[in-house]
Amino acid sequence: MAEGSIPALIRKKRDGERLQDEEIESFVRGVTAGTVQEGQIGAMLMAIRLRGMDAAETLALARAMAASGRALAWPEGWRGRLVDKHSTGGVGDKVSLALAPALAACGCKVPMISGRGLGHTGGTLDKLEAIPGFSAAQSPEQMRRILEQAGCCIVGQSEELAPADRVLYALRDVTATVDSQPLVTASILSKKAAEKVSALVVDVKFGSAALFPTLESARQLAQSLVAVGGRLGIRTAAALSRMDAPLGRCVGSSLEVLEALQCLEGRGPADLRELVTALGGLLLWQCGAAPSAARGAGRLARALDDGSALRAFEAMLGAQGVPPASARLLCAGSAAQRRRLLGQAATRQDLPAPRAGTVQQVEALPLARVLHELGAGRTRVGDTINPRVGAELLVSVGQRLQPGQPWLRVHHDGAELGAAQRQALQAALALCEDEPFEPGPRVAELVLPR
Ligand code: IUR
Repeated sequence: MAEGSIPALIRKKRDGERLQDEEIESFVRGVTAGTVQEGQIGAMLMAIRLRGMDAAETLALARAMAASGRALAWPEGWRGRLVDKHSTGGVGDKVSLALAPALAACGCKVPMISGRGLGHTGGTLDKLEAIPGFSAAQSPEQMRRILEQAGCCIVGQSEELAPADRVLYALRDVTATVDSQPLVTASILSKKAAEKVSALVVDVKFGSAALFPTLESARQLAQSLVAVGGRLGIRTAAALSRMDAPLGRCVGSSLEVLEALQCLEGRGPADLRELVTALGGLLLWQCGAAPSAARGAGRLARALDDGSALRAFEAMLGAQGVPPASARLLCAGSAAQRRRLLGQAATRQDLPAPRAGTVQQVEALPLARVLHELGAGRTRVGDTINPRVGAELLVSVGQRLQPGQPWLRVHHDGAELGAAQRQALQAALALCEDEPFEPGPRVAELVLPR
């Protein structure tokens, strides 16, 4: 398509018309080839953000983005068993670290490709890179070898996989167009389509620390992902999960690895295990390995409890560059040995409860913002993350606190937390006068294909 016609396409979407498949394809080709100017891409993204896209347009966008690069290819014998999980992003979300090996232990092949976002705290790869020797950079040939050995891998996105998404995602980030349902749908699914998986589960977060704050907006995104995923030939299901408080008790790369290890030993926080088994159960059911999502969740739980998931994790680490002795120590060692291997921050500072009360909520977003300032996240692509920075929740929602009781332990490499940081952290703790109570479930709803 001639360059002059790009303004016509932008105008069409700006005025609320729908785009034809060929128009979407030509736009994405231009984005990939670098012939569409950044300003034009930004304008188109904003037009899509404001005017939306119907399911057919979103499907065409996802297909065109998937076709912008290379697709992966897998042995015929793995057909139907190739699965993946994606999350829209949450604070303390270490689900993938436990879920990928647990699924491998259930006979699946899990070629998990993870982005490296600009979140307040790191993504899945950043967490794994807290482990000395771990390598996220793996070619398609290496991925296949790792899947043969361990059943799962967690790697970075290569330049060749859906390159159009790389361009669009970076520009969405700087044009306030991240939270567009069709753009999120096409971004996630283009990569999964190029990955050639049979089944996909998406953890769509909602709440105060999620991209989509309301249950209704998260449900709409989930329905879009499930419908468009199905049209792409990927059996897709979604779980709507709460993201107000951090998931589990730990935030920050090294601490999250330790917590994921507990989950892989059949221990650890209940909400983390709930999410891992619910998402894995959906996948086992979707790929025909379990008769229902509930039975699938039971199978996942057994893999966590019987040590097979932990063995798959150790095999994955070994296959991705971690020296075997370190992988062994991490998976079979004591808490102290694990901490020594991962390293610890110079300072651990406890915050006291300002008064008596019952924990009503621990707001994840202010906590994540302070940890970001302390070095746990990145502001620009290429920034380095300090894996030792993090925080441990010492209390749970619903628990009664005494005045002065430590409720949060901050791990950092600086001297002292600043007054503003302390204040922001203390404000994250919401106390009420209720009787102690059990926290509610994380998963609010499942969204299944028709
Ligand atoms: N993850 C993606 O891969 N794409 C997106 O747009 C979002 C999360 I939001």
